[in-house]
Amino acid sequence: MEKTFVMVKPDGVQRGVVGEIVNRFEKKGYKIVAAKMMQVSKDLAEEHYGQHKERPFFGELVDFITSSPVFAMVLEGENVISSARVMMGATNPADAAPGTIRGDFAVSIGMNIIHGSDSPESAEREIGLWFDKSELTDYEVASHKWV
Ligand code: DAT
Ligand code: MG
Repeated sequence: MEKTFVMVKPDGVQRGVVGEIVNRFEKKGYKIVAAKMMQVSKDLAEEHYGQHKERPFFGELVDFITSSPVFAMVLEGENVISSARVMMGATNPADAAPGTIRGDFAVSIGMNIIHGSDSPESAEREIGLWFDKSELTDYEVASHKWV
């Protein structure tokens, strides 16, 4: 079954919407495989956002993501990589539809509240970067056959 890496960014933690965001994924029917609150190091931030190294906003992005703790998760389910991105909405909250997480909780691209892996390759890379194998649980959700 497909897995993805999702992270509530420092703005989401500071604004107290971690629970509401987790709730949306739980209600949708995804399994929470792993979750943790963590203070991100500069090294991890730079590695995670490596593809954006040459972009003008890279420094601000790294400063932002290391400015306060994040809430990191691994979610599992059918098509979870692309569906979680749909639930998040457009990168720029100004373009994100109401009903999406960014559309409902965020205003500016610099603080767009949530991250989600954008492809199977990124999901595998990011899960490995943020979580040790021993942190990933393996269990059956009783309601899964109804999802
Ligand atoms: P996403 O987070 O939707 O995958 P991305 O990978 O293109 O978007 O960019 C990573 C993050 O970088 C994004 O969540 C917010 C920030 N960012 C992207 N484009 C930006 C821009 N033009 N100005 C400022 N920050 C930007
Ligand atoms: Mg991205």
